[in-house]
Parts: sequence; C-alpha cells; structure tokens
Amino acid sequence: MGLTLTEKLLKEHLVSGELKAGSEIGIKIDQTLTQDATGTMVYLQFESMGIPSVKTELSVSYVDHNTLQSDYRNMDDHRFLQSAAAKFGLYFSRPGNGICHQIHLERFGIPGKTLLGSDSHTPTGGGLGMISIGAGGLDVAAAMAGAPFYLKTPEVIGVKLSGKLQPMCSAKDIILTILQIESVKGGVGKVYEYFGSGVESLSVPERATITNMGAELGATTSVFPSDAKTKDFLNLQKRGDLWRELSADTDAEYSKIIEINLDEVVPMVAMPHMPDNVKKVSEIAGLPVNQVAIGSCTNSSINDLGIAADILENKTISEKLSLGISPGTKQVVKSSIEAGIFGKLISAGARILESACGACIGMGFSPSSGGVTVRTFNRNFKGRSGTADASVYLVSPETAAATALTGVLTDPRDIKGITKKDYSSFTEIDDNMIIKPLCEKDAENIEIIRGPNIKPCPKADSMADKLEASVLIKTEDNITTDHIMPAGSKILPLRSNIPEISKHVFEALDPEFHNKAKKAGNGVIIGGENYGQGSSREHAALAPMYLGVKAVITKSFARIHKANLINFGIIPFTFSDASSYDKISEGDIIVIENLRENVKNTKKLKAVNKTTGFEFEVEHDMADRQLEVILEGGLLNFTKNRN
Ligand code: MIC
Ligand code: SF4
Repeated sequence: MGLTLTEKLLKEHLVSGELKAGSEIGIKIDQTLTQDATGTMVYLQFESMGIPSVKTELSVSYVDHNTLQSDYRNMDDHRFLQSAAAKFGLYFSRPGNGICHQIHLERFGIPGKTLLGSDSHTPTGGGLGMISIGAGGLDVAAAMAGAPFYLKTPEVIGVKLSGKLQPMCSAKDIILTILQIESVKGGVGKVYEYFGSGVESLSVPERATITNMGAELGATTSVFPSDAKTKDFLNLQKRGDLWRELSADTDAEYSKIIEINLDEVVPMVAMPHMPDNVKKVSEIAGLPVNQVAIGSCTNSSINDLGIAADILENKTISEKLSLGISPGTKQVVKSSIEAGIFGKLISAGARILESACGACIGMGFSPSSGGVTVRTFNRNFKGRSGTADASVYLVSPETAAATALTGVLTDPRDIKGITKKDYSSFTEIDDNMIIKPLCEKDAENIEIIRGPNIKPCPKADSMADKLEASVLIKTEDNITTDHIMPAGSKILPLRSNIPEISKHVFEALDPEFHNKAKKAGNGVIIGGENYGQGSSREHAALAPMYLGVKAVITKSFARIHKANLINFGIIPFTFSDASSYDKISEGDIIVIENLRENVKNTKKLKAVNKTTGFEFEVEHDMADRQLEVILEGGLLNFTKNRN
C-alpha cells in the first residue's frame, strides 16, 4: 500500500512512536514561528529552560498582532521580543513587515519541512507542502530547545479536487464549502490532504487560503503537494533552489475522501457567529452591510487585493459602508503599489490599514453597534471584531469587493466584465525589515529588555491527591478560546502579564468569573463538545490555572487547547456518558478521590457531585508522557525537574 504525503513527511521526521492513527508520536521540528501576542510567554519560557540559543534549523519571531500601541505596553513587548531574538539566535520580523503566516510562506517556508508555530493558523505553510502545525507557546519553546513535538498520529482525509474555479469564484469559496461539509469540529485529530487534477490550477497563495482555514475545521493541519506551481511561487520569491517535488503515492489510502469539483464551487459566506455556518452568497444576497474588510492571513496576497481593485476600478464604494484593506505583508504593499492596485483601491475610497492582523483580532476598525461587517478573514466568533453585538460574515475578496460597491451582500458573479488578472509577476522581494540572527559571541552580550508589564510565567503546583472543587462555569458546545480568554485592543496588551489578564477570563460569558474563581480557590469548568476551539493562545489555559482551575470536564476538546491544559497542569477529562453533563450545575462541588493514583493507573475515574450526590464517570486519554507532565503540574515543572 502506498503512502499519503502526510505519512511520508511524518515518517521523515519521526523521532518516537509508531505511525498508527491515534497513537502518540514525536516528530522533529525544523522551523518554528511565534507572533508577539503569544511570543512574550514563549521567550520567557525558553529563557527559563536555560538554553543559550535555538536548536532548530530556523526560528522566526514576528510582530504582527499587538501593533496598535495605545500605550507603552505593546512596544515594550516588541523591544523584549527583538532583544530575545538577538539573544537566542532567531530571525526577527519587525512590526510593519506584515502577518507572520504570509511572510513565512513568502520568505521562509520550504516544501517537505516541519514548522511549529504559536498561532493556530500556522497550517498556512501546508500550501507549500510543509507539515505546518499550530501549538501552544510552551510546545514551541520546547521545540526551539530541540525537543520533538508530540501529537496523536492524525487520520488522513483526502480532498480530491477536479475541474477549475469559475470566474469570480475563489479558493475561499472552496474552504467555506469544505467547512459546510465537515463543520468546526469535523477535523479534530485529522490532516486534510489535497490531491487530484484540480490542484494544479491553484497557486500557492490560493492553496494557503485553504490550508490556513483548515484551522477552522479543528484539523491538525492541511497539506498540498509540492509541484510546478510551488516551484513557480518559490522562483518568484527568488528561493527556487529550495523547491522539492512532493506528492502522495498513486495508491495512497485515505481514511475518507471528499470530492470537490471546482467547476461547481460558487461564492459562499460563513454567517454569524461560526465559520461553519455556511450558505451560498446568492441565498442571502441583498443583506445591508455597513463595513467591509479585506486582508488577514487568509486573504491578503497580491492577487486577493488585485481582484478587489479591479472590481472597484474607476468606481466609488457605497456611501452606506466603510472599506478597510490590511495587506498581508510589506512585500504585498510594495508589489501592489508597483502594479497600480493601491491606486485603484484608494481612488475607490478604501482605507489602507497597517500590514498586520488588525481588525481580524479586534485591533482597530471595529464595526458600529449592531453593525454588519463582511470580511475576508477566517473567524467570525461573537465579539471578536471588538463590537459585542456586531455580525461578521466571512467571504472571498471577490464577494467583499462586490459588496463594497453595492452596499449590500453581493454575489460577485453579478458584477459583469471583470477578468481575474495574475499580478504575481509584480512580486517585490524586500527583507530589510527582517533582522538576521547574531553570531554566538555577539548574542552573548545582548541584554534582554523587559518593560514593567512583562511579568514571569506562573507555574502550577504538582497534582493534588484529591480533587474537591466547585464548578465555576458550565458552557455550551463549540466554546472558543476567544470566549475563555478574549483578545481585542484592551486585553491583548496584557498578554505578558498573567495576573492582570486573568481578570478577563470568560468575561463575555460571566463578568463575575474571576471573582468567583478567586473566592472558590479550587475550580472546575464544565464544557460541551469541541471545548477550546479556535486560537492557540495558551493564555486560555495559563490564566485559568492561575485562578485555581484544576480540571476541565467536557463532552470533547479541541486539539491545541487540550494540549495547552496539560502543559499547564489542568486535567482535561471527558464525560464517559455525555448525559452526565445535564446533571451538573454551576456552583456544584465535584469530588474525585485518590486523584493522582487514579489518573496514573486508569483511564476512567469515578467522580461525585457532592452537592447532589450524583455519581458519574470521567475519562482521559493522556499518553504516558503527558501523564508524567500533568502529575508534575505541567511542562515547565516537568522540564525543570529534569534539568
Ligand atoms: C487568532 O487568530 O485567534 C490569533 C490571535 O492569531 C491566535 C493567537 C493568539 O491568540 O495570540 C491564534 O490563532 O492562535
Ligand atoms: Fe492574525 Fe487574524 Fe491571522 Fe490570527 S487569524 S494570525 S489574528 S490575521
């Protein structure tokens, strides 16, 4: 039996375990990336490991999230990150250079390599034929220290593409179609591997739009073959020598195959407040809109901006709305100026925002109260835009531009006379905002600069013998890390200060959560299906740990968040019988006797709701290594105890 591309690449990097779906493997990590909102913790953790410099082939520290700088805290973080990069041998991408995933694709990604990033959209690199995985910051710090990355061997789903996209239909519509089929939890424990004749018509940035939003499926990652189109892209980036042909064997076996005929893909839209709440644009066309945003790590390549500019050329956007553009990288800005794209957009009335995450994470350009905003981004969780009661619709650049023109959600196929042009020949190479690593001797003399808002990373105690804790909150299905640890312009500057940021845990669901947790001392969280989906932010585990949360009991977990809970000593249990969920309420006291012994020796444990007397069973599926980590109170203690 032949191998899938995923299996080939995992095999090439296998350090421990066996490639058998569901069993834990360790893989060698060639490259890492961090961004500033997760990065400060990563470098504090790396520093505490006492290793002088990174052991990967390449590690890059990007600044792209916290660039609003409404006071000293963001820039203090940037200075910390720049000095830490110099000290520990990393490349440093300065603020203004653009969004980590897009820059990494353009300047650093290499087919066949592994990339681990402290951002959930790291799978963008799968567009180049990489095994590119998002993880919590502590896992990335460990990878920089030379440790393998551990994961459950994923199931490989084949996505067979045939045909060719029709005019005004785009890569975004392909991934929205897949989200409609698979849902936001359909991809947990899986890799989506693309193959078939339809692949060759898609450029690397189009493939990257698809692999980027594979994160919204909950997938471990997504991957495309490395072929002639990959070579073209690398040649344009003047990195053609790094190309390597990669594909699955012709007799590779996938655990399931999803077939998509690109000829049949039509403009799609994800409606509030989940990326899998997908419909055809034509089904809700005419919806009044008061804001449009084009950009983010999903859709901000030169061709994404190019088609938007061509739709808007010699016209003015509707007076009913405001249009914001956040180009993916500085290279895209320069190339777009060169290609005349920027001129067309500005003439039409677009507001040019910074090359950064910006509006995607509620860092500026928030919609009006009750506003309807149409965005080319990847997440539309409630409140993420910075406006609690806004409605966010996710679409392609074509649909966004057509909507900007008319003021109502518009199927771009209704705008006649536009032919999509390929602007990629305008690619401008410019690395002057990337600072290279220093030689070892110079690095030794670097002092890490710490502002007053940068506080040490707290550690958990080792696991207690008994759990007796009160239920602090009971949540529904599909709770995101944005619910657990919100982002936005007010809270993001606190990412380096866990005591402060912990005051905002679950803020939108229960503004009293922090006080309740403090009062209870020991806490448990009860969740539904797919608890912790979305971003990789380890703060969604770290801050609850700081507030005394000892266990989270759910119907099921999202992959990265579950790993983060273990890394910070919080036990991720699931209900053996999902109906037990109904018999637990906020404020109940949950007891598990002989916790340490039982967690170590059995996968199923007896729990009691002391308040009602209801007995139920919880279980865990932690691998032996994870058990050791959790018993010692998390990965920081585990690593320290072994040094
Ligand atoms: C996101 O898109 O939610 C973020 C902000 O990029 C996060 C990382 C973070 O919270 O810092 C992610 O995707 O992992
Ligand atoms: Fe930045 Fe948004 Fe991409 Fe996250 S999803 S990395 S916030 S652009």
